[in-house]
Amino acid sequence: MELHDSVSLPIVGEAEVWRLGSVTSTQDVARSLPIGSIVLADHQTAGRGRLDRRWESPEGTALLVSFVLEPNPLLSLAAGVAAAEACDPRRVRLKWPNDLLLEERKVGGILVEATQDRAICGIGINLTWSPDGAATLDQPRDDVFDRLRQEIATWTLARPDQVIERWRDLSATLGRRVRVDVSGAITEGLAEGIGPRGELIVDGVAFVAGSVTHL
Ligand code: BT5
Repeated sequence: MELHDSVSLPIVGEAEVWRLGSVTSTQDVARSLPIGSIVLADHQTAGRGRLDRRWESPEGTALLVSFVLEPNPLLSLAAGVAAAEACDPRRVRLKWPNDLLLEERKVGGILVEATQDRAICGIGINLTWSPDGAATLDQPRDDVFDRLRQEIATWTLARPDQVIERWRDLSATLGRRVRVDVSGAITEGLAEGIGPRGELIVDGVAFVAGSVTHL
């Protein structure tokens, strides 16, 4: 790991923020840090999404951050709400389970990696570059980060029903016909709702994981 300006910034509130240059993944750095830590990087050589997919971003073009948090079964949805609020709640929408969409195109993603005693919540937001078919937010990184850490603090402490209600408001998925792919098993139907544990209900069937395509 290479330290940016050879320092980590000191404690703000209870969180220590590590501002780094190039890392494999902010998730890897965060894993060994205490709860409350936040890791920011300019570049990742092995940024990842779910299911070992790659997360791409040229150096300095994205907000790449991992938060070390208490375990929370609704963290993925709470982080989505926090990220949408931080980016632009009038324009950014949430696609179940973890995509941030701007005008229907992916502008960011969330990866939660949990163990029994902690959860590492990684958030990537495209600022000035995106792959073909995706979107950029075009806002200054520090501004988005400052809002994001506030929103993460708020939404990780919110009651589950509040998280789910706000997620519904910001959803691009509910009310749409969708295709859900769970390890190659495909279901198509109407995305009707979100259950109390954050599961997606499609034609009465609850999905706790899977990849969703809006049809
Ligand atoms: C995600 O996975 O969307 C979660 C991405 C989390 C990235 C952050 S960055 C900070 C922290 N450190 C990490 O190493 N990860 C987290 P998933 O739903 O599996 O989406 C991955 C898919 O999105 C890829 O297979 C590509 O198709 C696409 N993709 C890759 N890079 C992208 C980008 N910059 N913008 C939009 N789509 C992208």
